[in-house]
Amino acid sequence: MSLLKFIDFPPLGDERGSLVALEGNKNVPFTIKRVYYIFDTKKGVSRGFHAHKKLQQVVICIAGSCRMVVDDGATREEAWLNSSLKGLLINGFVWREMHDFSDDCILLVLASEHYDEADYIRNYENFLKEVS
Ligand code: T46
Repeated sequence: MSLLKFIDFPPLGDERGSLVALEGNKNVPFTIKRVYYIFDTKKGVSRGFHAHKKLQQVVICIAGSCRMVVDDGATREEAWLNSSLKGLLINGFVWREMHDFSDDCILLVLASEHYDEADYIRNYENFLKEVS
C-alpha cells in the first residue's frame, strides 16, 4: 500500500471562483487542533527531515509547488504537491522531507495535536530504530 495517501477536496465554486472547506472528522480524518502554514521558503532550502510519533497531519499546497518525500523506514516515495484540491495525509512514524519549493509555495498544514517538540523524531537513525 502506498504511503502517499491523498484526500480530494472538491471545490465548492460558482461563477465567482472557487472555495474549499476543510472540516475536522468530515473531509479531514481527525479533530483539527492546530493549523500552520509554511511560506517564503528560500531558494534551494529543504525542510522537514523528521517523523512524528503520534501526530497526524494533512498537508495542502495552496499555492506554488514543492516535492514531498515520505519514508516509513522500508519504503521511500515522493510526489509533487501542486494542487489546492488535494491534501496529503501523513500519519505517525513517517519520515518526511520537503524539497524544491517554488518561490510562491504556500503549504497549509492541518494537525491533529498541539505543537509538541517531544513528538518529533529528528534523527533518521533513531527513526529507523523506532520503526524496526
Ligand atoms: C511537518 C512539516 C510538514 C512551532 O513553534 N509551532 C508549530 O506548530 C510548528 C509546526 C513549528 N514550530 C517551530 C519549531 C521550529 O522552531 O517553528 C520552527 C520551524 O519548525 P520545523 O523546523 O519543525 O519546520 P519544518 O518545516 O521542518 O516542519 C514542519 C512541521 O514542524 C512538521 O510537523 O510535518 O512542517
